[in-house]
Amino acid sequence: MLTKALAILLLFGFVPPMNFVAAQTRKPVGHYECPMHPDVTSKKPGKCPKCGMTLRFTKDKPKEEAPPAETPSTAVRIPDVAVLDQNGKALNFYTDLVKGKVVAINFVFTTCTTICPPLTATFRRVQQQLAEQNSSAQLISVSVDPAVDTPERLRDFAAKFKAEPGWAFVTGNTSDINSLLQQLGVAITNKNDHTPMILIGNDEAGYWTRAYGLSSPTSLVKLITEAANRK
Ligand SMILES: [Cu+2]
Repeated sequence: MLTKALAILLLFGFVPPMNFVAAQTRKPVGHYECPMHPDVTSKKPGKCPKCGMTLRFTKDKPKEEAPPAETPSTAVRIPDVAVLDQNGKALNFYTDLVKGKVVAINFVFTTCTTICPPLTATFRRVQQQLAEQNSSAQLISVSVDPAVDTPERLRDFAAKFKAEPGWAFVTGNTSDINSLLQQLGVAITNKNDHTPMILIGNDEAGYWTRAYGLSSPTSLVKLITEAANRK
């Protein structure tokens, strides 16, 4: 009797309950996260309350890899990789397209049949509204499929959406574009899985923000104007 009681005590009394629970639930640990708003997380699948996008399953990072909390969310380092625009002109991404400017950047590929056409149509209307306000903000569409999207293809794509000057469509060699995408926080493992994220920034002010690319053109223009007014 005493031995049995001792065994029970040992099992339930002396074994820390947390370990017991952890051993019972050894399955992949993760959470659901909005691709647009990493601060929106949930234990269950669902939609982001901010932008309506379907939350994506993300594996939890081991605790020791938690990023330092001090990094400001607006810090974006824009790499100066070599790119080609839709006219085949060789440019350096940061120096020629971003430095000293207010820009909105989206990420597209010309053979996309899902979100890129509406994303690009939205950018077209953003460009029209910016022109009406005499804004000097520039638009950039970065191809997430640089192997297929030649400058010629981008030129046709730009023409189809009636892009005006001040809107650059860029491609380049795959490794340069991939490192650009990675540093802009839009690393894409499968091009068909890309997020409709837009980066809006004021380089001089060092101000960057993200927006949902399928928001109304008016609300995007508002964010661009806000960025432009940053000092
Ligand atoms: Cu697309």
